[in-house]
Amino acid sequence: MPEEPSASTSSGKMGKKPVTIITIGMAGAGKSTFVSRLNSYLHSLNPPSPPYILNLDPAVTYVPYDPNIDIRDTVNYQEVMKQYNLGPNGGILTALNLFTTKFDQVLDLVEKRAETVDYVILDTPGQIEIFTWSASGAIITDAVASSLPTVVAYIIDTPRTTAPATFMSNMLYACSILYKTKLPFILVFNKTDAQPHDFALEWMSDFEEFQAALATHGGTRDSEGEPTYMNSLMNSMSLVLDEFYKNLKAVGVSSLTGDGFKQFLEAVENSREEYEKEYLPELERARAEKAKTLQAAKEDSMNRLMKDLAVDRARNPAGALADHWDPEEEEDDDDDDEFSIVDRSEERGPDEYIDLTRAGRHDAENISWPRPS
Ligand SMILES: Nc1nc2c(ncn2[C@@H]2O[C@H](COP(=O)(O)OP(=O)(O)OP(=O)(O)O)[C@@H](O)[C@H]2O)c(=O)[nH]1
Ligand SMILES: [Mg+2]
Repeated sequence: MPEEPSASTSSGKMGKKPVTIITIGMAGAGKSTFVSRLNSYLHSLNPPSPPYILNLDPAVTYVPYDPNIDIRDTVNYQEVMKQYNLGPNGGILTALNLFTTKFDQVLDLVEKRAETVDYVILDTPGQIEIFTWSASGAIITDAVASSLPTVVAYIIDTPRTTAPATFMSNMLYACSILYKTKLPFILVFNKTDAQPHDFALEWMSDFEEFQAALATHGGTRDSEGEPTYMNSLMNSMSLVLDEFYKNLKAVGVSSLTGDGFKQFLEAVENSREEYEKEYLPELERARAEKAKTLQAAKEDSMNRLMKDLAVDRARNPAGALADHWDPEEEEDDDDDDEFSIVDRSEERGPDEYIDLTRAGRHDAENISWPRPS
C-alpha cells in the first residue's frame, strides 16, 4: 500500500530551486514506471507538487505518464535509422545526439518553470549505456547539473538481482556511473512488491554476509576445495564496493504499488544538501579553472595575431589602409530557428516545430546532417 501522502516533501519551500532527478537503470528495470509512479505520488501530495518531466527515450512507443518535453516530438527515431543506415541502438544514440544539439532550448524551458516546480524528472533510454557512455548523455547530465541541484536515481530490478554475482555486477555498474557523474546517488531497489530488498541492504551493510552468500554459489571452490580465482576476484571486488556503499543512499520502492516513495523523496532532499556541499563547490572550482585556461589560450592567440598583423602591415602598408571590419557585412548564419523544442504543457502553434529528421530529408531546404562518427 502507498504511504499517506505527506506535505513535508511537497512545495512550500518557495525560493528553493527544483531538484532534477535523472533516472538511470538497466533495460526493463522499471525506469518509466518509476517516473510514472513518482509523478502520481507528487500529484497526490497535499498540496500537490506536479513535476516537470522529460522523456529522453526516442524509441519508446508508450510512456505511462504525460511528459512536458518529449524527445519524440523533435526527432523521429525510425527516420534516423533509415537516413543513417543504423540499427536500433545506433538509431537511439544518434537521435539523442541530434536532440542534444538543441539542449540549450530544453534548459531554457526548464528554467522558465524553475519557480513553480519542485522536481524535474528525466526518463532515459532503455539501453543504459546509450545514456551513460555517450557524449550526449554526459552533455545533458552536465548541463542540467550545472544549472540545478541534480541527483541520479539508479533503478535496480530487485527480483533480477538476488544472485550475488548479478548483484555485484549491477553495483559495479552503479559505481562506474557515480564515478563518471560524481553526482549525489540514490540506489532505488524497484519492484519490492515482487521481491523485498532486505537481502540487498544486508549485503551492503555487512561485507561478510555478502561473502558468505558468494561462497554458497557454485564455482567458488575447485575440486580440491581451494578458493578459485573467481572467488578471490569477487571477494576483492566486494571490498571495493564496501567503500562505494558508504557514499550512497539506498531505498526500496514498488513502482507498482507506490511503496517507498516517501523515503525516496526524503533521500532526494538529503541529496540536495550533498549537491550543495560537495558537487557545487567542485563545479565552481572546475569552472574557474576552465575560465583561466580559456583566458590564457585567448591571450596567447591574440598575441600571435597581433604579431602576424604587425608583420603583414610592415610588408604591405597599402593593404593595411583597407583593413577594416564592418559588422553590417556579416552574414547571419544563426541556425537556431531551424526547429524548436516543444513544451507540451504550453500552447503550441501549428508551425512551431519541424520534425528534425524530416527537415533533413527535404531537398529544398538543403540541410544535410553530419554523419555520426
Ligand atoms: N512487479 C513490478 N513490476 C514492475 C515495477 N516497475 C516496473 N515493473 C514492470 O517492469 C517492466 C519494465 O518496466 P519499464 O518501466 O518499462 O522499465 P524501463 O526501465 O523504463 O524499460 P526500458 O525503458 O524499456 O529499458 C514492465 O513490465 C513494468 O510493468 C514494480 O515496481 N513492480
Ligand atoms: Mg523506459
